[in-house]
Amino acid sequence: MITMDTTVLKAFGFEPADCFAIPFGSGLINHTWKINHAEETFILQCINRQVFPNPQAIADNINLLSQYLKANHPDYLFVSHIKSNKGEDWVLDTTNGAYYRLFPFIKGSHTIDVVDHPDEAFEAAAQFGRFTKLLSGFDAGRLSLPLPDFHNLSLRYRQFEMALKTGNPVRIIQSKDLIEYLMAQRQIVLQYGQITTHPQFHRRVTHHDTKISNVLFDSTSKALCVIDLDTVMPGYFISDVGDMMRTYLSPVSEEAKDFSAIEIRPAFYQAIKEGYLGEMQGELTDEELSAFDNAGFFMIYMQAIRFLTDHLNDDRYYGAIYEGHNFIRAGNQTALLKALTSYKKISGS
Ligand code: GN1
Ligand code: MG
Repeated sequence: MITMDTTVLKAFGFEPADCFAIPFGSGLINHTWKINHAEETFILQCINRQVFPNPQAIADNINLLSQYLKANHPDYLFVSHIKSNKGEDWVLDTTNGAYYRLFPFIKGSHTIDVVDHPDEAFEAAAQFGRFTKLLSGFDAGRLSLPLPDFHNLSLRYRQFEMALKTGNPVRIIQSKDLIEYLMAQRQIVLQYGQITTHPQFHRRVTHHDTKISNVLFDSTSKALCVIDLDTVMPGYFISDVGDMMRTYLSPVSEEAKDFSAIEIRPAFYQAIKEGYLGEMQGELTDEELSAFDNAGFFMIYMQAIRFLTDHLNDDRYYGAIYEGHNFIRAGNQTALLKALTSYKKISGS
C-alpha cells in the first residue's frame, strides 16, 4: 500500500495533525488522496515512478501550458499543481523515494466513471476539443515527452509480440483464443501507421487520456475542465477522440466482467462527434476529418493489446486486484472492438 510521510504534508505547508486524507479517484497508475486542511480541500498525488520516471517533464509541460493559457485565454479553467514551500513542482519523500504533487480541489466538482447520458459525452468531448483548440497557437514541439511513444500503436504491437515470447508461459497458453483474435486484427496497426504518416495529419497538443473520469463536472452536469495532464504531449487527434469512443460508447466500463452488457450507444457516438467537432471542426484538415470514425478502433485495439500484454507479463504495469484481472479487461476491450465493428457495418458511419 502507498502511504504518505508527514514530511510530505509539511513540505506543502500543511500541519499534519490538522489534515484529513482519504483515498480518491479511480486512476490505475498514480495514487490519489483528497486532503482536508483548515476548511480547504486539495488533491495530493503520489506519482508512479515506474511509469513516470521523469516527473519534472510533466511539471514543465503543465507550467508551459499554464503560462500560455493565462496569457491568451485567461478565463479558461486550467488546474495546475501548487508549488511546495520551497517553490518545487513536486516533493520527494526521502523515506521511500516517491514523488508527490499537490493540486487545488475544484469546489463543487465531481467525476464520473461511466457515462449515463449523451449530454455528459457531449460536455466531455467539447472540453477535450476546446483544450486542443485553445492551444492551437502553442507550438506543441515545445512540450517534453513524459512517455515517449505512448500511443505508438506499432510499438504497442511489438511489445505484445515480445510478451508472447518472454511472458508467463501458462498465461500464454490460457490466453490462446484472445491472442489469436487480436493478432488476426493486426491490419489496424497498419492502418494507424498509414493514417498518421499522412502529411495532412498534424501533431497537436493532445491529452492522451480522455476517459470520462478525467473531466470535472459541476452539480448540474456541466463539464468544468479536463484533469490528469500527465500524458499531455504532441499527438494526433484520433488519440483523444478514440479514447472517448472507447470509454463513453458502452454503458459499462473496461472493468465489466459481463461482456454481454457491452454495446455501442448511437446517441453517445453522435454526442462525442458533435461535442468534439463543435470545437475542432475548423482546426482539422479534410484528411483528419475523414479519419474521425475510425478513431475508436485504434484506441480500443491499443487498450486491448496493452491489457493482454500486461496479463502475459504478470500484471507488472497495471497491477491486478484479482487473478486474471488484465485478461478480463483485455476480453472486455475485445468485446467492445467487436461491437464497434458491427455497429460500423450497420450504421455505415
Ligand atoms: C491508465 O492511470 P489512468 O487510469 O489515468 C493509462 C491509460 C489507459 C488507462 C486505462 C500512463 O490511465 O493509458 O488508457 O489507464 N495511463 C498510462 O484505464 O498508462
Ligand atoms: Mg491518466
